Amino acid sequence: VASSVLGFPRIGANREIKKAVEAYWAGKLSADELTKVAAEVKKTTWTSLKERGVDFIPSGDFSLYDHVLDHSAAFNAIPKRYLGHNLSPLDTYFAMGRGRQAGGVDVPASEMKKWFDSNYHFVVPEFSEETDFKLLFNKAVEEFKEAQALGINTRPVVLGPISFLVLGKAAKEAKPGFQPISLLPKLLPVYKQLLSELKAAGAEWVQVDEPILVLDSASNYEKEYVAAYTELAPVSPKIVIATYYGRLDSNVNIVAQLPVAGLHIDLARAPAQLDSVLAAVKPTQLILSLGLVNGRNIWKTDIEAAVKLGQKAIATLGAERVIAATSSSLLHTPVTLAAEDRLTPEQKDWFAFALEKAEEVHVIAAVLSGSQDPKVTAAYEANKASIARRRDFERNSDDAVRQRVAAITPDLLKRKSPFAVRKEVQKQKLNLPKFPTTTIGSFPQTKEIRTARAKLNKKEISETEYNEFIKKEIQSVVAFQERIGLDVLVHGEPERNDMVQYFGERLNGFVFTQNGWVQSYGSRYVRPPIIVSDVSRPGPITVEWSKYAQSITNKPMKGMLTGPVTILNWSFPRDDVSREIQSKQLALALRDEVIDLEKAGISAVQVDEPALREGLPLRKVDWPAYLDWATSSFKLATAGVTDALQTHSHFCYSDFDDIFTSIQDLDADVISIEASKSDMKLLNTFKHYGYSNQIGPGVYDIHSPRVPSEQEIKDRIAAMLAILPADLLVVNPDCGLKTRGWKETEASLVNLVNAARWARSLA
Ligand code: THG
Ligand code: ZN
Repeated sequence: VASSVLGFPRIGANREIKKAVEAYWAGKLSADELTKVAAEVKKTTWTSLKERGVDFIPSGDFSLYDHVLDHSAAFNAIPKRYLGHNLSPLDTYFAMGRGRQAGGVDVPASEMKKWFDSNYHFVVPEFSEETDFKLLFNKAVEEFKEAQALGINTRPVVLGPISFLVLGKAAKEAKPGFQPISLLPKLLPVYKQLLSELKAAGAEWVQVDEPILVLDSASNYEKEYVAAYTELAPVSPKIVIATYYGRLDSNVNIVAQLPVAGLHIDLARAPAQLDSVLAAVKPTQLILSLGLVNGRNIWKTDIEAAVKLGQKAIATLGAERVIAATSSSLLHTPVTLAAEDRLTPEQKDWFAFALEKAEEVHVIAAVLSGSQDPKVTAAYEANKASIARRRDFERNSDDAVRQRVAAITPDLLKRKSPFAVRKEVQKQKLNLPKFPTTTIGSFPQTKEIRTARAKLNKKEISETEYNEFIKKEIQSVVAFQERIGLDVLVHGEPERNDMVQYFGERLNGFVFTQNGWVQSYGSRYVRPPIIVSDVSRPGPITVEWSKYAQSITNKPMKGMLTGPVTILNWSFPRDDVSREIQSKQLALALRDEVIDLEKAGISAVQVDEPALREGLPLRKVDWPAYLDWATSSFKLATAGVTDALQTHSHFCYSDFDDIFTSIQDLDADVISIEASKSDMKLLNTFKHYGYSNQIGPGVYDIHSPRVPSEQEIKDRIAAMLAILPADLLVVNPDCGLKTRGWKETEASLVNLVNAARWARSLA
């Protein structure tokens, strides 16, 4: 039984790629030097995978920004707006990823979307009738040869043609009704060229990723799958079709009829699919790659359990038709545990990051092959002991928290009175004008703020000095908001780094890595906290800061919390209890915080759920169960207060069609949403469904430094008023201002306040 890794983090063990790419953007590193850094990172990856005994080592999965963007660029799927600026191919590539505003060129970035249900963002390919596919460069061959020159034989990774087209979108200039999949006949010759060049270069296998096969929609493309792979297989190295993040269900029957050599399935996410997949592939010649080591989480694999699944596959197919693999690319995990020296030995023993996972894959494959190697036996025994210790720890986690979750009753999810009643009570209490203005919570995280936090972490300043600094920041943010005339104020969140990290650090049940970076998009990485035990709140988290901020103003000060579903989604969750239980534990902790904020005299509290939608299961049949516990968690967190407390929530997307009724069901008094980029679509959704509570569709896009004019904002408010009742409309930007500079923030908010005043004057 061979072992396989589907893909590896490409950021470098010490974020070498982030540093090099950002230095290149800043003009401090040449393209050649950047290529050298990239070559070093690739070399380290290949050699470490080889040292760990991995048989199928990936190449071509490396990226300086995003692997889907690499693919679009290689295939000449480059939107016109990026051409004709006299940019090098590398700069054209980066312009597509992040936009470019320099030297007379002014092009916005391409759209980014969440990659399946993960926190990784890919750059959405754009297609039209004009798209002229050709192979500008063959990244798969180049990297295959690069590894070959180092004496390492790899299995190149290529995004498959059907997934490439289906994950893309119709460009603005495409004719109405244009479907990217219609380009398949034009695309296949280029894939043929790519794959035959790979074969000529000596690649025996190629991993062709078709992750859309885990979606319901893939069943619409059976004809295209057959056509594509019938054409590609004869000229290609042996193809293994890789699926991940979910289960194939009936889509396995599409793959079973293709003239390819192998299929990879995700058994970490969907272990139950093994039986049906075995039944479907048994009569074929397909080799089955078993995704046994979880690519989406950081827990040590239970090797004994993995071996059992492997043996089942062997019993049906024979050992020569089985591969032991990671469930997906390891892109979503940090590079190595080796550098973590602040985790206790007990904690470290629970985890496996990418390099440790590579080792696990090797051990599983060796055990399945009947290896008598003492090193393998020792590793297997050590794994069993680790897993047993972890299970012991889990059994002894916090019983009080578990009982509290078990005791949740439906009345805990309901506000005391319906919105219509609350609205009147809040009107009295908050005394707000019509079209009240507010912001989403964060204000610019200036260099001074980041420096102060860094100094605190290095103990160069004391906690007292740091707190004094933060107080001053809050004073100036509050004074600014009063000066320009905003109605519901915020404290600006200067004390927070990443919001999930901030809350995780103040709750029981989390641990943190020092260097556990995972790519979120481009050169932006996050360090997800790890939930290791039952979650509870040792004490108030934000109350002191909110209280302080309220004490220096007569206007209402909004408390600011991150919601349970988002904290869960942006952390590594536990493996031993369901996401539902973890979400509810988080919700109870936040519920206490919301109640404490009200007790401290705060009259509005915002609980953000920017990740609610991204957590939506990939299969529609699984939606109702998720939406039920996700909305229950939010309500659990927010419903413990009196009618007078105004609850707010914020969502970082405008794609509401799928989950509109769930958003309404949250019963937040006020929601704010991202709307500025797609306002007509969003407003139509609201028109279609009707919405009963207060709502603030963002009146301008904060993701760019551009200052919106007063007139633009007035126009937007007018467009909204045509659809939403005037007494429900709140005026706010479309997201937090953390990543913006002060100059544009000030100018934009002044225009926003003036536009709201104008709206009031109409009535
Ligand atoms: N927090 C977490 N996940 C997220 C977001 C978040 N996922 C979606 C979205 N927001 C992603 N956006 C960003 C934006 C900025 C950064 C990362 C993700 C970022 N990262 C710093 C960097 O790469 O230099 C490091 C941040 C740090 O020091 O902690 O700027 O807000 N969890
Ligand atoms: Zn947002």
